[in-house]
Amino acid sequence: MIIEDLMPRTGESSVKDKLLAGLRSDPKTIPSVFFYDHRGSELFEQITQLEEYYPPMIEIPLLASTARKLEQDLKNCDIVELGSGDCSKISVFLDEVPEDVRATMTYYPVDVCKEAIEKSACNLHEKYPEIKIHGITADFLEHMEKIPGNRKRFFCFFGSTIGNLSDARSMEFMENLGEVMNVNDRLILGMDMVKDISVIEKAYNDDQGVTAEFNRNILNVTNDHLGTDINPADFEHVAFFNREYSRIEMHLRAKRDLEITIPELDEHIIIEKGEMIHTENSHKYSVDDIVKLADAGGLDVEEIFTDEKKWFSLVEMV
Ligand code: AVJ
Repeated sequence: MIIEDLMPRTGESSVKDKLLAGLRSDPKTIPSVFFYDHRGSELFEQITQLEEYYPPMIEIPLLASTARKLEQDLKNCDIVELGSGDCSKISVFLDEVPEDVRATMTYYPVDVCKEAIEKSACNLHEKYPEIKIHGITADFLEHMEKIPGNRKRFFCFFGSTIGNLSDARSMEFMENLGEVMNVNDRLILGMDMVKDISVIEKAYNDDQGVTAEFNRNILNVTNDHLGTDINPADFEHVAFFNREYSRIEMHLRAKRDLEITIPELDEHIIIEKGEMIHTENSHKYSVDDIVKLADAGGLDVEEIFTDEKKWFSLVEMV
């Protein structure tokens, strides 16, 4: 097992700069990467168990059935999973692959979080000792070209995480990926599809308020980095479907006028009652959108694996 660190050391100052830039802009934003501190990851895990939050319920069986269909193509290939997290998705996939096929494969989990890579690579090694593992800590949005592989590669990007990128960024992502992909390589992209808007909105406004707590927790993360004392209870969770952009938007709406002091900078940020901080976009796709993304990367849509209701797709591009 190899673990390779390709992350440039950006340090705490660039993290602060990113948060400050968002809070100084109009409208205010906090980038969604900041959701995932320890508590945030725990809350997201809870979200995935919610009855209202349908994506994992559909994607997981779809991963299993798709693996069975691709079995013949998986021999002697490298699997590169972008944003591998805890490797639970690829486990579902690998479970369906016969052991003798797994023995010919190498798995490259790629994630920004070093701890996630180390821990999950070990778990995976225990579960499937026959598969070779080469973990990489990298921000694949910036360092795609550094991902090794001289055999046939399957790039996997599950969970509809691509939907968190802006339109411009997702096109750019596809362009970069298209450039690094060789003729024999393929991409499997998890995409949450457009559906009845009430179903989508419910998934981000659960009855137990877990998503609301997840959303507000980004303010705790902000406090940790900036030394501010924003009170999450001063904000209301807002999540709605924006039809024009075909995306769920999550915001935090101030319940009263607030003044946030940045201790190190002697700077005050004013937030007015009713003002919203934009924390996340989660794009929902149509087949047209899928084709557009493929085009951006110079790729062809080979197959769309989807469920009966067409709520979620694993899209194979070549
Ligand atoms: C992990 C980015 C796919 O957009 O649905 C869940 C994150 N945000 N509930 C999504 C999320 C609110 C999730 N992704």
